[in-house]
Amino acid sequence: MSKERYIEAKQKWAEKQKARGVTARAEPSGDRLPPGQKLTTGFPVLDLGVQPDIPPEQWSLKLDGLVAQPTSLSWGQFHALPQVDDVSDFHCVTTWSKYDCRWGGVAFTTLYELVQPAPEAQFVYFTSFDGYSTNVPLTACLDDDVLVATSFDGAPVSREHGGPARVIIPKLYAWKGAKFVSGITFLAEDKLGFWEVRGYSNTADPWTEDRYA
Ligand SMILES: Nc1nc2c(c(=O)[nH]1)N[C@H]1C(S)=C(S)[C@@H](COP(=O)(O)O)O[C@H]1N2
Ligand SMILES: [Mo]
Repeated sequence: MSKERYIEAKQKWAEKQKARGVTARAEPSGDRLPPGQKLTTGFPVLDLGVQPDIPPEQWSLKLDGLVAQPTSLSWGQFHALPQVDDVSDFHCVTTWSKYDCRWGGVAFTTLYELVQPAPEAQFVYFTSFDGYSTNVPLTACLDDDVLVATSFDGAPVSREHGGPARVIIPKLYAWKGAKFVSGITFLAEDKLGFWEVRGYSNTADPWTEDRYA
């Protein structure tokens, strides 16, 4: 299927789900599996039909917007920052969840401190090498489990899962985590990302099944 047709199909699916009333509907659920989710032990791949091939030596991460110190980090500079490991659960809006994903990389808070955003910067806009984008309120990014990850289960993040570096925001549906991440922009006003303009929820809370806007 072509990239355009694939995106169109996914967008139609979001519209249909919305018409069926599958929007925010808080329900009691277990402690760990959010409502409407099924546990998987595999690791499905979701992308736009493109998996860009970025050799680490050509990779860079641009940090800009309302910040005192805009910068672009090379692979070496990124790895010179403090590295952390975090184990978290992964919830995809298409109803699969995966437990105990061990991600390694740089905490979002480390990048935040590095560039020193202005107080007006309350929103974050992520861009990717495949043309993807997504947006998240700054407060959600400052949780200590939010990472720009370069390793999964002790090995480099594979190309299909968004290597060389991808964003992980465990408390939100996984589309809020940009694979193949290329840029992080700090903004005063919210700006909708790729799926957010196509009917996906802006807030994306798995615990209230906040799937479609
Ligand atoms: N750059 C980019 N990031 C992306 C996507 C994408 O298509 N491109 N898909 C999102 C969606 S919808 C999900 S569920 C997760 C899937 O990550 P996975 O392929 O490692 O399971 O990545 C998110 N990040
Ligand atoms: Mo997804």
